[in-house]
Amino acid sequence: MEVVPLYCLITVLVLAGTGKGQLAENFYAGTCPMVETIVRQTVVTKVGQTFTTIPATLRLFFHDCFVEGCDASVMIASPNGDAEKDAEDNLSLAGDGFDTVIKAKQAVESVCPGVVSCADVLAIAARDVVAQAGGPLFSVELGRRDGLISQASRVTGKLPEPTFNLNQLNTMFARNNLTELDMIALSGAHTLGFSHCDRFANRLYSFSPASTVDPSLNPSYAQQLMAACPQNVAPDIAIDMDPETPRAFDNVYYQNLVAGKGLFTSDDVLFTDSSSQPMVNDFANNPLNFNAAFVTAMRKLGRTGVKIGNQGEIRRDCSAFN
Ligand code: HEM
Ligand SMILES: *[C@@H]1O[C@H](CO)[C@@H](O)[C@H](O)[C@H]1NC(C)=O
Ligand SMILES: CC(=O)N[C@H]1CO[C@H](CO)[C@@H](O)[C@@H]1O
Repeated sequence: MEVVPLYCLITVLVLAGTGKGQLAENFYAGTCPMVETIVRQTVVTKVGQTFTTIPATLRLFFHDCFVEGCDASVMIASPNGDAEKDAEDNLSLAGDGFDTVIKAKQAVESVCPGVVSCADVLAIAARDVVAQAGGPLFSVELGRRDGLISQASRVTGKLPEPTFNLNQLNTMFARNNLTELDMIALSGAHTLGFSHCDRFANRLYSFSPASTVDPSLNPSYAQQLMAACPQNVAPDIAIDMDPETPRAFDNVYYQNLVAGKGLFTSDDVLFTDSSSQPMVNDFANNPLNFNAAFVTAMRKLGRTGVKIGNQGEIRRDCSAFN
């Protein structure tokens, strides 16, 4: 008969969801072992209905983590329109990301009520949408608790702007314990999804000092952008951020940067700044290096400002505090 050493049992018990300690991949092993299967099913169904689920969920995770930490604070709905999701910077968070998390959490609640946080559901869903788009597979750490604060006013200054230069990007990511390499790898998320015209119109029509086209834009790409986004275009018009393979999670984003087809200044600068250019070239040429760096950075992003143990709560409904 086999004897399991006591310290192994203790380790398992501590990691498996006594609500203590730190994040762990098997956090729900004892309390909700099906959680990842359930979330994936919801994600796959939702992606089948609308592709936007993929970029919307990935971006939602990023915005959640950078404001208050990865604690589902972005999910809270406020009758007064003053919750985190109502902030100016969140204006363009697509509804399909919220919907995915709400639905996945409902499915999880029906099997293991009151156990799994919305923050963890969002982290799992963000991992799953990357896989659904052909990106790398990876395991997520779990055990986050849901936050108790969600305020539009607290978003100010916490999310990067598309006009940022390398220093501004590095400073903001460093505040979240992410390195320049992490920042460059995470920016690869812009291989998916859409941007509204107003987020880069300055590069087409009013680039300072001469009020002209940003000279670092590839001229034919600039023409393409101007055709899709004429001046005073309707505010709801959005275009693919990766003009080559908009539905694939791949390293073409970096090849675009090399070709002068980075949509935002914050994308473009990763190649034009000589300090980050070598990493962009590496990711453009070596998809496996990009995948590995992206996985490392996503796992680190998922640790940002997390609440654990008895902090926060396990929300029943992701859009409302208990
Ligand atoms: C590096 C600094 C970053 C800046 C300045 C930035 C800025 C933006 C902007 C302005 C948009 C367009 C929003 C719109 O008009 O609808 C956007 C979209 C998006 N961003 Fe970022 N972002 C950054 C980093 C990230 C990171 C780290 C991720 C995730 C890991 C991410 C994921 C996305 C996705 C997936 C979309 C498409 C959303 C959709 O189609 O619904 N971004 N980003
Ligand atoms: C960054 O790391 C330090 C040291 O581990 C930690 O105390 C701090 O909370 C982290 N910051 C964020 C935003 O996660
Ligand atoms: C998805 C979402 O809730 N977006 C909101 C972001 O903030 C603006 C106000 O600044 C709201 O109008 C949006 O509904």
